Amino acid sequence: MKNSHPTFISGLYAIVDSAYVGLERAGECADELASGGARIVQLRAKGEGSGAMLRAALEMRKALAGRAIFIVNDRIDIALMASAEGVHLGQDDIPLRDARRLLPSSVIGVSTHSLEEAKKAEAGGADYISFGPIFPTRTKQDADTPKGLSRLKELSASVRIPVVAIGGITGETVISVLESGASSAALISDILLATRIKAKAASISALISRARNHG
Ligand code: 3NM
Repeated sequence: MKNSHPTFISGLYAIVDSAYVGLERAGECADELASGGARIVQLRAKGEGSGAMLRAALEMRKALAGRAIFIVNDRIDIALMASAEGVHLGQDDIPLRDARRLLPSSVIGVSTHSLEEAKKAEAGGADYISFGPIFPTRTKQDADTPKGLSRLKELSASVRIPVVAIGGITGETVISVLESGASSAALISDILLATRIKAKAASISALISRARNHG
């Protein structure tokens, strides 16, 4: 599925990270996230076996069908085998140009940490970029120093493709990143460590819709 409309990547972008959720629970978790209103759901499984990751991706595909956009982190092969809508690439992953050859009509997102990386991803045909970490994060060990809201604002004003803010975002701060120009907010630990994942996703989704309707 490809949709270049700029509002296509918007709302809550929830990431199922195997550091917090066992891959055998990924499908169930994706179901809760979509029921809680997540618009985009990503599978992120650093260092996991390919077979287990593929099984998790297939379960997530089933759980999300028609409800949320399914993105696989880094693994183009698994995105293809699980019929995901797209893939998300880090700066050290397969280059965008090569990924695009394999996924001509899929959504491709690229992680960026500077205006230069963002401009390069946009010029290279990325469908969206992520920018972060906005705040200190407990999830990504090798994360850059936090960028803060003013750099997010500057970057969002400088590219035309949707910007997904990431890194240390919580229910308390989600509105601030959208007010700083992000189309979407990506969250990992604040949602996955909640006792009730669906309710947590629903409360964040409600905050986002309320902000949209009043903004
Ligand atoms: N990428 P949490 S920060 C996966 O800066 C990831 O590109 C980042 O997790 C970047 O919501 C990050 O728990 C971790 O802080 C986000």
